[in-house]
Amino acid sequence: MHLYKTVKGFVVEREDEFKTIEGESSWDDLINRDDLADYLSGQWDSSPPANDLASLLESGLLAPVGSQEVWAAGVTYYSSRLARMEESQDAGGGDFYSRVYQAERPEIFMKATPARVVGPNAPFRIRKDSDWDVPEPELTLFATSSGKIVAYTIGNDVSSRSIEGENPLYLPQAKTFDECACLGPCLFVPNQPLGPDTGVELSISRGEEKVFSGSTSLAQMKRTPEELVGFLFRETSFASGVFLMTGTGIVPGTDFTLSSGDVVSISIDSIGVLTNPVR
Ligand code: DO4
Ligand code: MG
Repeated sequence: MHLYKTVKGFVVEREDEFKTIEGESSWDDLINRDDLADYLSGQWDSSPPANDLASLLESGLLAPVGSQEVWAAGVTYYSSRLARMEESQDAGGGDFYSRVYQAERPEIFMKATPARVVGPNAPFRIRKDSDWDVPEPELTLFATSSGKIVAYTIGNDVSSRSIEGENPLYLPQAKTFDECACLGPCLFVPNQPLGPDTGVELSISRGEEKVFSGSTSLAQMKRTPEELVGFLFRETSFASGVFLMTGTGIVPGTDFTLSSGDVVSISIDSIGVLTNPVR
């Protein structure tokens, strides 16, 4: 099932049929359930059809986030390890990335509060004090307050490579600022976890021209979602659950930087497509 947060309420989709979830005033309460898939299935028969969904999907989708923090894992793909080593060579940072790729403890950082997240079709920012900026297309987990992964969405961990590459200690500035994270278009709530053959694609358009495209699959990820969530929940609690971006496996070449007006589309099998322009 796909669960959408819209300007007109909460909408669930199953096999191209859409229904409105009634009697739920809070997104946090709706999604923070260990039995979310069963709960939505149970609601299905008694829920009314969502009629004007076509227009909602055009303009009324919100990021599928309530009060949850958004965290992110890094250097979980070999391609990310290589790219970070390259960008931080002059700063002597390469070794850190190589070590964290091998280490038992993953890199996990706080990416965004809900107010810094943008939803489907909304513009995101790149920093004015950065001259090398990229989208990072990432499978994003939603784990409940008990640490159970019950849903997935698509995330864009927008990053400044010039700031991150200058000094690894600048990571929070490279990663966290206004409108620095995109999430959506929905929560995918499956009965079974996503498999390793799940594909991830990134495409970037500039006007009529496609200026970048790339793809990977979850099979290339070095860590498991459960492992990442296990580390995140060590000594840290999340009253309404938490979103966790799982790292990028697609990194545009060193000659590529985002520009204002570029349109970034990320697609992940079974979840959907998340499209956002650069402000
Ligand atoms: O270590 C820097 C950030 C890594 C990251 O965001 C990623 O690999 O996706
Ligand atoms: Mg990332």
